[in-house]
Amino acid sequence: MIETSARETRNDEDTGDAAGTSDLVRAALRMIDEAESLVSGPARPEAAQRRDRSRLAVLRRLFSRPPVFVLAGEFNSGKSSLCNLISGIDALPTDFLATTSVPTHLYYAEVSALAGFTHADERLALDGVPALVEEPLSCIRAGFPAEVLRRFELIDTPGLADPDAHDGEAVLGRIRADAVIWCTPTTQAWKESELAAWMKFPARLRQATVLALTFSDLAAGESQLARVKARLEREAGPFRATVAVASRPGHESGREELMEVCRMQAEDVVLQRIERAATILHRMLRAL
Ligand SMILES: Nc1nc2c(ncn2[C@@H]2O[C@H](COP(=O)(O)OP(=O)(O)OP(=O)(O)O)[C@@H](O)[C@H]2O)c(=O)[nH]1
Ligand SMILES: [Mg+2]
Repeated sequence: MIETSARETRNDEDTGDAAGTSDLVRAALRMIDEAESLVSGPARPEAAQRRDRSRLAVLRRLFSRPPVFVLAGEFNSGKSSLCNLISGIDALPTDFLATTSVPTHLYYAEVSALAGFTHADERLALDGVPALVEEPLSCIRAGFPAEVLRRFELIDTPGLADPDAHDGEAVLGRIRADAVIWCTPTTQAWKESELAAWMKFPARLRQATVLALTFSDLAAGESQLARVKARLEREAGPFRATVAVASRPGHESGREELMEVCRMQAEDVVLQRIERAATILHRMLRAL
C-alpha cells in the first residue's frame, strides 16, 4: 500500500518557486516553435523539412521532463527513506530487511499511478511498491501528486555492496540520470568502496553529485557532525554540496538545505539543456 502522511503538507512550500525554471523552459519551447516555422518554409525541399522537424522533436523532448536525480549508495544507507523525505510521501518501503531490489522512478502525476516493467518492457500493474520484488522486473515507475517531483524526479536504487547480491553497480550503470544524491551514513561515512563505485560514474554525474550525510541523528552531537562534514568537504568529492540529513520519522532534519541544493542543481541541468538546444538551433538556422 502507498501511504501518504503528514509529510505531504510540506509540499506546499515547494510549489511556488518553480517559476524561474519553467519560465526558461517556456522560452526554450517558444524558440523551438519559432525555429519550426522557419524550417518549414515552402521554398525548402520536403526531405530537409522532415529532417529538421524530427531534430526539433528531439529537442522538445529534452524539455518535456524535469531533471532526474538518482539516489545511490551502499545498502541500508538510507536511500529509500531519503526519497520518502524529499517527496513527502511514504511511497517506498524502508526497513533493514526491505531491500530495494529494482530501480524505482518517482515522477509527478496528478493521480497516483504505479507500474512495474519487465526486462521485455511488459507493463505489470502493482498496487504498492513491493518490499521484495519477486517478478523479474527491471524497474518500477511511480507517479505521485507531490509538487517537488515537478521540479525534479527521483530514482531510488538497489544498494551497492549488498550481501543479498542485487547487482547494484550494474543497475546504476544502466540508469539515465542528470544528477546524483549519494547517501553515506554519518557514522561510517565515505568508505573506500563508495569512492570506488562513485568514480565509475561519468564525470558529468560526479560533478552533479550532492553528498547526503544520512543518519545524522546518530552522530554524537553537533560537533561530531560538523567534524565529519568538514573532513568530507576536505577529503572527498569534490561534490556540489555536502548536507547532513536525518530521515527517521519524528527526528527528521536537513530537508530544507538538501532541497535548496537540489533545486540549484536542477536549475543548472535545465540551463545546460537550454545551452545545448541553443547550439543546435543556431546550427540549424544558419544552414537555412
Ligand atoms: N536513525 C535513522 N534511521 C534511518 C535513517 N534513514 C534510514 N533509517 C533506517 O535505516 C534502515 C534502512 O533504511 P532504507 O531507507 O531502507 O535504506 P536503503 O539505503 O534504501 O536500503 P537498501 O534499499 O537495502 O539499499 C531503515 O530501518 C530506516 O528506517 C536516518 O536518517 N536515521
Ligand atoms: Mg532502499
